[in-house]
Amino acid sequence: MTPPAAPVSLPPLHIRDLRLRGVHVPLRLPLQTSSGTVMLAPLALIDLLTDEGVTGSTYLFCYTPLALKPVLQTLANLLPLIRGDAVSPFDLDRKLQRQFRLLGAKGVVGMALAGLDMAAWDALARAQGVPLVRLLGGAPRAIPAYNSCGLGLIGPARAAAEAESLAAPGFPAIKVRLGYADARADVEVVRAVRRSVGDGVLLMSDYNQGLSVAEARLRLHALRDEGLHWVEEPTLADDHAGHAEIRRKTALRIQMGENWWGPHEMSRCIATGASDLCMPDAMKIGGVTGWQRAAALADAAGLPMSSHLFPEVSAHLLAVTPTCDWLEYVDWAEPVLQQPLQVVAGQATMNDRPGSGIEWNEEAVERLLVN
Ligand code: SMN
Ligand code: MG
Repeated sequence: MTPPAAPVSLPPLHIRDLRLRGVHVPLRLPLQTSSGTVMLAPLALIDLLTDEGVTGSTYLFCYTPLALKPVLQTLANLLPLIRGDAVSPFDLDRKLQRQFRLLGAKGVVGMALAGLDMAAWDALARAQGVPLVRLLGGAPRAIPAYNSCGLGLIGPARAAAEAESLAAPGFPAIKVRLGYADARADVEVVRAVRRSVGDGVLLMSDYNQGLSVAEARLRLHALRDEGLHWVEEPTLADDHAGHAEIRRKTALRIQMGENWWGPHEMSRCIATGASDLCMPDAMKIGGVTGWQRAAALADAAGLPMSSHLFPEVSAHLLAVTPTCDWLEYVDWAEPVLQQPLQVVAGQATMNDRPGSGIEWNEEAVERLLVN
């Protein structure tokens, strides 16, 4: 009888260096929202190099080109604090949260910390030779995805045409941005989109914080019978009481979460009864470590949890989220990735490649490099 194979013990990884680059990725469909237009994706590319030769990679979406350099510089400034540390996301998070207690770990600092966390988890998964979802205790599986690549504030005719092209690859759901100057245009656009995609496609909507509480009550009343699956951030994201008031007066589902800076803010928001659903952003919520805590909060509160941007890592995270709902699919990082996330008939699928699915297309990175 052959003896059982000896268990493989992998050496712990240690942080050696960070390779930091900034790219401007043009958007196929620029996105006009009620709170500004995204013309291109300013991405901070992070490679976390270890003494043991394993590299962990991730990217941060910086929203505006103005934030790209500060994010990269903050990451560079962090390196001396963590060089030589074990690649242990829990301990790194504790150390860096403490380090930034006085300043506060939100904004540019929060983004940098989340980037380190995601790169660290990617390195751990690669060192084990498993996809991130397996390291987190799950298995690759299909996650329902909605197509969020376009449908900005472009008026009924263009929105109807764009909606058709977004649903065409077999997506069961798409998202339309609302908050036109004239309230009647919101209803007109929703009807035009519905006519174009038919009743079989779910329609999410997003006000991007554009309304006052009073205006939101009026507009949601006018939209009550239009079959919207959810209404995202009708008013300012940090106005939890305002969202709770809007929610009390509408039968439509209120959706929040993309602007929660960490699980503590999420917890405070849930406590006010502001939202029916939740959709943390992998970066703002604090990377893989923050997401896991957020998933526990959503589970305890019984809130269906979707993702915001970052579809590559979010697919792995949603696969181990007890109240997993929808993956937001955007193609913004695809040009710089070797193997973009596969979405087939509206289902995002992870494969068994080690890590979180982030490997750079170096030729494209070179071409789009700005920092
Ligand atoms: C959104 C997010 C990021 C940039 C522009 C628009 C939008 C969404 O709120 O939820 O997709
Ligand atoms: Mg949104």
